[in-house]
Amino acid sequence: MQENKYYSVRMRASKNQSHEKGGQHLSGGEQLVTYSDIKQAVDALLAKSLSHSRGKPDFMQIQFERVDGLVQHLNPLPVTTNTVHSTEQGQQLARQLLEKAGIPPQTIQKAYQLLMKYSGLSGAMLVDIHSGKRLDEPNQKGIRVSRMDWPEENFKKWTLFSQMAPSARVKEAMTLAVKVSGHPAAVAELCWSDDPDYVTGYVAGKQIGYQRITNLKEYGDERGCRIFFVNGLEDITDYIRYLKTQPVLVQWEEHNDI
Ligand code: WAQ
Ligand code: MG
Repeated sequence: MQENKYYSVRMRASKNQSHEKGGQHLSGGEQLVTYSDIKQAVDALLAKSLSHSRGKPDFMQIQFERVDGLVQHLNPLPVTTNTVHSTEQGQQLARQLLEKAGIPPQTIQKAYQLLMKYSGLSGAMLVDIHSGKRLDEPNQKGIRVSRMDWPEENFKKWTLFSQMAPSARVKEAMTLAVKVSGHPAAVAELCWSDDPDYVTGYVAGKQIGYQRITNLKEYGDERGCRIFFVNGLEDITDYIRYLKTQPVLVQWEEHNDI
């Protein structure tokens, strides 16, 4: 049955040549769709990269491939929006939430140092909660999570229920956070966009849910952040394999949320 097969559709765009040739990452995107939705996915990713606030790409790649293996269906994380009135207040809250999620303060401190050292990544850094060390390849661009999506209709229902605006950005961010937190090695995630015009970010984790924070950086700043805090005692190779290859679809059911 054709419609039960899923295709991973991915896009990456950069300027001053490709990522491999040292170009600057501008945007990326990943979808997981059935055959009949491939065209729509490619069109959406193309539109995303051509009208991106980080600039015009001079390199772009869009590809799709069939994905084998069972799709894992996961619930969205409970969402909370924390309104803050300055970046400082937002950053302070982010640190508090990370501590609440079980990250020792020294590790949080070290993670922020790593962030200064490795900027301009196109993926996420994996940081061990015990040592505060970076566990993915330090000279690479970070781990890029793919093969996940949230079917539009189900997402729309969730936005109505949760009183959230139905934005593609929220959908993508929640989808990623759900997949990232859905493995035993995951403890928490810290994220804000590298798009200069988007200052809301989040801290997410299995216990604390998806905690949006309305200001985590100054408007105009192009430095983004994505850190996955992991329990280094778990199998990290398996976690990275899961992030890159396990197909995951978010699926909200009203009765789970009441
Ligand atoms: N896998 C790993 N890292 C990624 C991925 C991915 N698929 N996509 C993005 N990143 C990393 C990469 O380093 C980017 O520079 C950084 O995250 C930011 O990505 O609730 O828009 O897509 O209002 O710019 C969060 C709040 C928005 C949403 C995050 O991130 C809300 C956002 P962006
Ligand atoms: Mg971005």
